Amino acid sequence: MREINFDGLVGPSHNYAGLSFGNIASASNAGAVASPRAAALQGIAKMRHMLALGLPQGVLLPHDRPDAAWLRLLGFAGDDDAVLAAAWRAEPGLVRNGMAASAMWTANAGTVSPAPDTRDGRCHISVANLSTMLHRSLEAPQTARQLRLAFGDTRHFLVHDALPAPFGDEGAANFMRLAPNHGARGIELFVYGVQRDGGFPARQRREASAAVARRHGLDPNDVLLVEQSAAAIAAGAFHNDVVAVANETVLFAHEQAFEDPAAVYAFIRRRLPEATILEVPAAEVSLEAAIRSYLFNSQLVTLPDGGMALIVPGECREVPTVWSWLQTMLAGNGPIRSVEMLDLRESMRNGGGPACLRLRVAVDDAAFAAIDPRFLLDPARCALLADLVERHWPERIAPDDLGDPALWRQCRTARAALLEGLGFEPGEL
Ligand code: SUG
Repeated sequence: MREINFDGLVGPSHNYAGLSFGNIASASNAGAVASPRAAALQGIAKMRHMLALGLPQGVLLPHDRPDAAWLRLLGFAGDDDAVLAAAWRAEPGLVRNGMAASAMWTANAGTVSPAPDTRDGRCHISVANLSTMLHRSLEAPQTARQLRLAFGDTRHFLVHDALPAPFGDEGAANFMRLAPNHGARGIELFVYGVQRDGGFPARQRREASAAVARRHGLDPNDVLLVEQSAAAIAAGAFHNDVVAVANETVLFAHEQAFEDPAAVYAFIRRRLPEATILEVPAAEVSLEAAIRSYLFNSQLVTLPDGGMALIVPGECREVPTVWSWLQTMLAGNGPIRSVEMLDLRESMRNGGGPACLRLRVAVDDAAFAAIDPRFLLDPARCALLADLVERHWPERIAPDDLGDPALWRQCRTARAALLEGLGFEPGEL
C-alpha cells in the first residue's frame, strides 16, 4: 500500500480577512495584502517537491467563490453580482466569509480510515463539517461532491456526509494513525478539545471524534480518543496537527500536545511495541516557539528507500530553538533521516503549514487505480496547474478588493479555466 497526499490548490480568492479566532497567524495578519498567485505557486512547488521525492501526489480543487448561493440563503436577491453587491453594502463581513479560500487546507476536508483498519475492508472518508468557524462551515457540501468524484468507486471507498452540527469536526487535522506500515492494520488516535470559558474555540468535539470512529467501522480496541491539552489550545494550537504528527511507527509531538500524554504513550506502546515516540520537551522548544515555527505542522513521510523525511515550513529556520532542535535530531540516530524546508509563506500567514495543506489517503494498487485520475498529479499536470495559475490567479488582494465585482468575476473565471484545463465538465464539481 502507498500513501497519497492530496494537496489543496490555493484558490484565486486567497486573502487575509482574519476570520479564524484562535488561529494566531490568521488574526495577526488580518487586513494584510495577499498574493493568491504566489500562494498557489508555492503550493504547486510543494506538490512538485513531493513528486521529486518519489511520492505519489494528488490535488483537491478550490471551491466556488464567492459563494453567492450561500448569501442568497441569507436573503440577498438577484443575480450573483447583485447578491454580492447587496451583501457587501449591508453586511460586508458575510462577503468576507463567502470569499474565503480556506478549502485549500485539505487536512480539514475529512478524516480517512484506510482499508486495513475498517470492518468492511474499504477506505472510509468522513467529510468534516467545520461547523465552528463560519467561513469554514461553508465547505462541506463542495468537499463532499469533490471527494465523491475522486473516491467514487464504492468497491474501495465510502465517503460519509458531514456530521450534524453542533458536533464540530475538523477532519484529519485532529487525527493520527500509527501502524507497522501503511498497509498493515493500525491504531487511530482521535484528538478532541474541551471548550474552556473565555478561551479560544475547541473546534473538535469529542462526540464528533467518537462518531467518526463508529461510522468508519473501526475496532474499538484500535481507537483512542485523546484530549488535546488546554494549554495548547490557549497558545494557539487550534488543531492537533499544530502540535503533533504521526507516520507509520513514529509519533512526533510536543510535550504539551495532550492533556494526558502518559496515557497516550502507554496506549501506543501497548498496541505498537515497535513505535518511536519523539517527544519534544517544552524546556527545549516552548509551545509558543512550536506554534510560531509550525514545527509539528510538518509532513512526516516515508520515502521510497524506507527512511523518513520531515517536510517543514521555512519558518522553522527563523526560530533558533526549533532550528537547533532539528539539527540535534538529525545528528542522532532516530527514524527521521532528513529535513526538507519549503516556502509556504502565503498559506502560513493564515495558519496553514505543510500538513494543513494535505489530506492523506493510503491505498493498495486496486484502490489506487480506482481513484479518478483527474485528481492525481505528475510533473506535466503540475506544469499545467502552474500555467493556469499564472494566467488567471489575481496577483494581489487587499481587504477592500473583496467587495470588487471585477475580483468576483476573476475568481469565477479562474476556477472555470482550471476545471476545464483539468478535464472536468461544467457543473461536475
Ligand atoms: O481553519 N485558516 C485556517 C487554517 C487551517 C489550518 N489547518 C490545519 N491546521 N490543519 C483555519 O483557521 C484563515 C482564513 C482567514 O482568516 O481569512 C483560516 O481559515
